[in-house]
Amino acid sequence: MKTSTLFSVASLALAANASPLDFQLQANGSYANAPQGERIIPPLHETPIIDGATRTEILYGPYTIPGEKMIAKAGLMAQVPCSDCWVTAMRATLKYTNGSEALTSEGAWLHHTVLGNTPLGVIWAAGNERPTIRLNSQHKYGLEFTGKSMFYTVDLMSEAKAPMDVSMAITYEWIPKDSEMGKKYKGATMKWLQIAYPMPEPGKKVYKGMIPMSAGVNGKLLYTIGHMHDGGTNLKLLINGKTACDSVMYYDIDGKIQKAKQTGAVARRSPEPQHSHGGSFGGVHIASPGACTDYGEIKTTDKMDVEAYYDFDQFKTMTHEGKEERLMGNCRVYIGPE
Ligand SMILES: [Cu+2]
Repeated sequence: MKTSTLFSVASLALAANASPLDFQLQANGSYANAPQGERIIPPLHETPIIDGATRTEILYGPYTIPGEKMIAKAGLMAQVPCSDCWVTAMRATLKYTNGSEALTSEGAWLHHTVLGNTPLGVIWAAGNERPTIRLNSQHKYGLEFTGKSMFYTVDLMSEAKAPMDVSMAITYEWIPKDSEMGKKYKGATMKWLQIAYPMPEPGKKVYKGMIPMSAGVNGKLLYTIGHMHDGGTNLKLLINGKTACDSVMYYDIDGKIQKAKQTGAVARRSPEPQHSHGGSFGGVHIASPGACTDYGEIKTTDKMDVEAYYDFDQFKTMTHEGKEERLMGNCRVYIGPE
């Protein structure tokens, strides 16, 4: 497989002077100036629309989060952005009822969300990194939406003392299937790999994946980020035992840029101006995972696995009401079938 060669050449060429904070989506849709695994993809509203798509924001909620608590909610017949369309990009965040964004610095946490639709099943998940996913930066792929309702679960948390009312706001970019452009598109698939939600163990740095998974299709590797909890430094997607994507976690540390060692963590300022001083949820927090985009190809029988790297000397685990949080090491691999 050529992936790893292409991957390292590209990384070397880019690593010399690239800072992920300078990284911007280029007008042609390429992520030109950050190494794989270190790309912080800006929110959709800061980037150009690709291929004449439509952007639609849908609010799910509102929900009242009691002060310093977590709530879990679900929507079973939730609104979709479009019917018979390709969703090519998405971003989730939180908004107050007045429409402004509810920031982590204000205590608002989008701890987890998982989205699914018919016919695809689970299509996406996100945490407080509030990531942007784009599947058509280089190739014409999107997630198929039929117009049937979708479902979601959401965990919301507040670090503020007073209750707050927030909605989960998801911005979708979509293209009708029967449009001239839509006819050029194909449906992407997603594989979800994870570690087993373990308790943190002092000194233990590598947490292995649960079950290796076959790709099931021949296709392009379109997009992957790691989802980790505080303490995480990086998450590796392995294909046939070799690192195909090393998604690095970025921490928000009062604007200080600091490169960590060994496990490859890069602790840098959040792209969003939110300053965590360590509140009721513990120490500093992950602000963004680095993405791999258009990073090679995969074959049907290739085996994927994950390894999650944690370093509690560098970053503390998160606490909920005084209890240490379990660890996550999720990665969703979006594949564009041939
Ligand atoms: Cu999580």
